[in-house]
Amino acid sequence: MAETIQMGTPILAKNDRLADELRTRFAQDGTFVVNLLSSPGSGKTSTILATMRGLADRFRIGVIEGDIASDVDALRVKEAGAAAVQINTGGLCHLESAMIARAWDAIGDKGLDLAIIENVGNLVCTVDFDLGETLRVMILSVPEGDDKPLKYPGIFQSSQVILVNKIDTLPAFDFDRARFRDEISQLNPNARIFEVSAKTGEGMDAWCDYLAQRIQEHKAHASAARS
Ligand SMILES: Nc1nc2c(ncn2[C@@H]2O[C@H](COP(=O)(O)OP(=O)(O)OP(=O)(O)O)[C@@H](O)[C@H]2O)c(=O)[nH]1
Ligand SMILES: [Mg+2]
Ligand SMILES: [Zn+2]
Repeated sequence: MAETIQMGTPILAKNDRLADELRTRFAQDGTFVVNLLSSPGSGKTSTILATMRGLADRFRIGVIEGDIASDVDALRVKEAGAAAVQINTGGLCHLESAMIARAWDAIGDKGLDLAIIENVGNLVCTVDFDLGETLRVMILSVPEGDDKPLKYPGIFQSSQVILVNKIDTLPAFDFDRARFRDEISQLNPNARIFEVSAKTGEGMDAWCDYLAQRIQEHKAHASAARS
């Protein structure tokens, strides 16, 4: 057998160590952190804005935006009233915990109840990088097709919540909801699925209520651990 150098393992081990440190920091700051994954254009920023509309009266919300270049998404959420930091990865196709550590230093407002990390649009390598998040959420949008769990199983397996976005476009696409649910029930039977439209607001109440409940439970758990 030829000598083989496994590059991935030490990089991921270092990322995981830093992610654990981040988890401790987030817990100390009392912040529930969502790592939001999807392909480009499936509606991450639109969903963040809709989630802010649903939860801003109950929680203080911050957003960390990850993109290869530009700050357009951070500007969109900042205009909508959230504390926001933009990470430019300079070509890298995923976020790593070292980047989140720097963004968390920069975000300033440490009284956040909820921080949402918008990962780089990518269904593949984002999956391998733990960012210290409390909850991993992915978006699949209807135009991408119901077969994506078969082609990109890793992201569907590693996410606790799956948002099926652009549900308003169902009439234009042959997206088979039953087939999609069947694929997920085999890959990740514990995943919660919410059908939503960030455009029309359909389904957003159910998603926001679920997230609000998770944030409250997290707070109760954290204060019980402190006392
Ligand atoms: N019809 C419809 N369009 C949507 C919905 N959500 C987002 N869009 C549109 O989809 C496009 C991409 O939305 P974004 O929110 O920018 O997607 P994104 O995942 O943040 O994109 P990147 O950050 O570039 O990966 C925009 O034109 C949105 O208006 C939806 O629920 N229904
Ligand atoms: Mg975006
Ligand atoms: Zn990558």
